[in-house]
Amino acid sequence: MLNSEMIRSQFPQIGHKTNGHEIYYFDSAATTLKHKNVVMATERYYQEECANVHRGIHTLSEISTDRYEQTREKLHHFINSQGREEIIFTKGTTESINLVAKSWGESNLGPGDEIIISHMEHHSNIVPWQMLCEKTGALLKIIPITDKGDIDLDAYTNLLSTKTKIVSCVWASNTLGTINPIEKMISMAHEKGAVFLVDAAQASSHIKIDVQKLQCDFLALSAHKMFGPTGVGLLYGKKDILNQMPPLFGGGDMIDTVTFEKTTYNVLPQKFEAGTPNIAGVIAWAEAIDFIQATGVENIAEYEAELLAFATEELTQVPGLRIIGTSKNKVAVISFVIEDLHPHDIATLANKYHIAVRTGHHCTQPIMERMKVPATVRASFSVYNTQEEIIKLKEALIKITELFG
Ligand code: C6P
Repeated sequence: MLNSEMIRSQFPQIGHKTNGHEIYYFDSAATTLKHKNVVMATERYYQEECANVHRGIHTLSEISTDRYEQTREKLHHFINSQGREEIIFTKGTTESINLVAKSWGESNLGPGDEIIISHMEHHSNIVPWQMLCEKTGALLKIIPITDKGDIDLDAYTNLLSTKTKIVSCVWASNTLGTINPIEKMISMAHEKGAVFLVDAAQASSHIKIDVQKLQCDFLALSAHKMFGPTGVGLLYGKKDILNQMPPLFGGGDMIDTVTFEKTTYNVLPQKFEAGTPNIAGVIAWAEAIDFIQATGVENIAEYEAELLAFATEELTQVPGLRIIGTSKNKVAVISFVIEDLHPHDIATLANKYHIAVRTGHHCTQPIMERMKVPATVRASFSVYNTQEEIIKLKEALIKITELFG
């Protein structure tokens, strides 16, 4: 069992008063709160150890470079990649997916080739593939989802063929909460000779990631959804595939030699890391990984599963409330609508009760169209939330329904 008070004390924003009020934070799927050591490491870099990485032999540059590369080493173990060179730092999940679509996609796809994604993808796992289709003449195929919000595996089987070149699918949906049977989906794609990209943005702090067990070819995630800083993420790729891909950005750090006649490129991972990166972000990310590992992903998942069960039970007592996304296998995300109330009104009023929930389409417009709702309110929970907070959410929602008669 997790010691909730001990966990909460490690997140400085909890207990902090904004405009004189403590805020109940249920928007962790958008971004998690930051661990105190993440904040301290960011401050330490800017206050005491600021220097560029991979460029100087002076002490400060050596310290920054060491710390920067330590995060890569930690991520290599965190996701169990075969080597540290398979860990590419990016700005986040969005950039990682775009990198694959452009670099791998443009050199491997042509007219008539097929890309498969699911109906529950975040826009960042839809639009890059549409752009790639426009450029190459490839076709985008969509795996349907059920009314509960599960992948239709039979339809997926039928969509897969030798024309399929890549499948890109979310592991845990940010809107429905559904955890997809990703390992099975990967092996099905491999049987047809397709490569597989996992969008692990919402999985990273809830589900143990082992890329060698999954056998995925690419995996993308963002530090800010796992208690770390914004503006930094990773792309994992199998070394052989990454080695064959052309760099996406040209500039400093990604080169071996430059002359006006010819430039040769650096080895992995630097080949994909042109320019000065988010050094503070990468360094501070290590602290978030340490927190997750010290707490144990399994313990976090167990605690959140209890929160999800409790919240599902409590929120369904709110008159007229309907949950969108009722898969048996979910991360702690509850999207809902309330009869006769617009989601924006609910979230605006909830804000008056100092409750932070997200409203809108959550960058998943096709899910809204599939579930026949204009938008949803989304409450997402993390390891620092408590059952007492969930009761506050329920009470606020009941008051809101009463206000509207
Ligand atoms: N979802 C949410 O409120 P970035 O913005 O690059 O860090 O992550 C993009 C992304 C990709 N896939 C999934 C499944 C996601 O949930 C997100 C980000 C946030 O749901 C912001 S829209």
